[in-house]
Amino acid sequence: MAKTPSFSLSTPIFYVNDAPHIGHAYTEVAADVLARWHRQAGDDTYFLTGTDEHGQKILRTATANGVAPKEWADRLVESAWKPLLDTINISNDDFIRTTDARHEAGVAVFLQKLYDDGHVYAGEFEALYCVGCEEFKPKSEIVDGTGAFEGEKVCAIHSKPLELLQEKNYFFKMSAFQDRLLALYEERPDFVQPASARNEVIAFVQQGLEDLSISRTSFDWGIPIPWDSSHVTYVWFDALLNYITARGYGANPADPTAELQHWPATQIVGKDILRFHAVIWPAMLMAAGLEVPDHVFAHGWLLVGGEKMSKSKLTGIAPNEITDTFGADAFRYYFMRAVSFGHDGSFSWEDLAARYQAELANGFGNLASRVLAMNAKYFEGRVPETGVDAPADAVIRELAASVAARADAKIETFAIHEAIAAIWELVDALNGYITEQEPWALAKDPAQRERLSAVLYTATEGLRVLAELLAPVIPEAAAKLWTALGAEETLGALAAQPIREAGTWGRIVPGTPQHALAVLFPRIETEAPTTG
Ligand code: ME8
Repeated sequence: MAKTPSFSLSTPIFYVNDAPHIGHAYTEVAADVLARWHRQAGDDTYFLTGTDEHGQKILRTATANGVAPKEWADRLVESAWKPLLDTINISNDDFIRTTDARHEAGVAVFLQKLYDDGHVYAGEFEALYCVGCEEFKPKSEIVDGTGAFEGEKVCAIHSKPLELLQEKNYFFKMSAFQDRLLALYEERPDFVQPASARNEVIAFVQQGLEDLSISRTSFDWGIPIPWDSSHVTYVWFDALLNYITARGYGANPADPTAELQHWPATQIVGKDILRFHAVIWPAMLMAAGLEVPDHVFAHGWLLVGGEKMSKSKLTGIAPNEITDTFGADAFRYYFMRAVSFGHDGSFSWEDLAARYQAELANGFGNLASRVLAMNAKYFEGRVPETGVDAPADAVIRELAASVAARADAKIETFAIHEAIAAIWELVDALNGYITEQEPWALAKDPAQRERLSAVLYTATEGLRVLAELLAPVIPEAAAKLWTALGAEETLGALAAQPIREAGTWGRIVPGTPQHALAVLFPRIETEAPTTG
């Protein structure tokens, strides 16, 4: 028997120095749509997310708030990061915190292995560090400060002064992996995506790789280096390992990979942290003799007022500011549809409100309520019989098969926005079909009863296809529609429908009783704030 295809996925783990904003939620939603799609396709799916809790950035925030770093992290995880997953309806299978015992133990096992195998050495180090990035900055990202920071060297990303760090550190011999990394990018052109990210990574590695400082002695909020407890592990080295410690690496120290599952995985990250994931991380894995990720996909930035949205620049928008008014489904739909995945995209309240009204409320929601209302009125609330066919019906059937196949192909290549655009062709076509077929006119003529039946069967079956294809994107609305269609009783749970067969026509069963459908996307009465 053929092995069940598998799909393992990770988001970055987010810093707990502050609460999440819509940039973090964007990454989570994209990963969630991919995970739900694959799960519904029957693939053996595993989806991991979590929080990054060590390092100077968290330590300083906690200290500024007068609490111990672990207490700060606990507070933020419980009050903000885990609740985010409910706010936007994320279906993760696990949530890792870098303060989990399983993670700390796995990191120690990994470090010891690299040390024992000769990939780590002690050295003196002096360089400019950005606490915002938690990174020693390469020359290309160091600029002269202006204003209050005139005369100082600042980080090109955070515009804040860099700190000169001088200490004895342990180093990972990353430079030794330069050629193997370049060979990897060459042999697997889809390892780093999209193409712009791949080109950037290749150019960076071609310039020459330096060894990486992987320990700190100036503070102690981190995982101790197993052979020298006067050092803690560099926060990025610690954080990247979450992808395997959550999956069981190091659970058995005598045989670190004995319990490793769902690895390798696909990694969705923002382009700001591409280099960590496409250069440092695979080099670490190569050193430990482990497989590199399946893919590293770097998405773009959400821009607000033309700038990368950030809390520090006061452009951060909390996800619930949107979901409180528009709901989780609309949040998910909007960001997945309006932003090309892999490119930057601008957020505006006006655009969100316009798409909500035109696409979700008028386009999809209205279609569903009209069809169900006509079935109630003309067919006693049951799925109509297939009736007498006409050429216009075949057009819809063929389109359903075509959009289902195209959407699946687009998801395979991470083109989430194009997958949704393809599905929406069916929404638009069904609306057009109903307008042209005028079922309300057919209903007036008893001789047209069979034709009326065919038109409403086609529309109802079209909705069945849409509920299945849209379940990964707008799970709540799709589930309500599924129930209202009466599909649950004959076809089973929506989540159990094989999404790759969604376009196979004729699955909804004539005669099945349907149920009342609450308005899927109600008119929004409140005035949304305008984007400044
Ligand atoms: O970098 N647009 O965590 P972080 C789109 N802990 N995505 C955005 C965004 C924006 N404006 N702002 C943030 C870290 N993101 C490390 C990661 S992984 C081993 C460690 C998203 O809390 C995007 O995914 O700073 C980005 O890469 C991530 O949040 C950075 O989150």
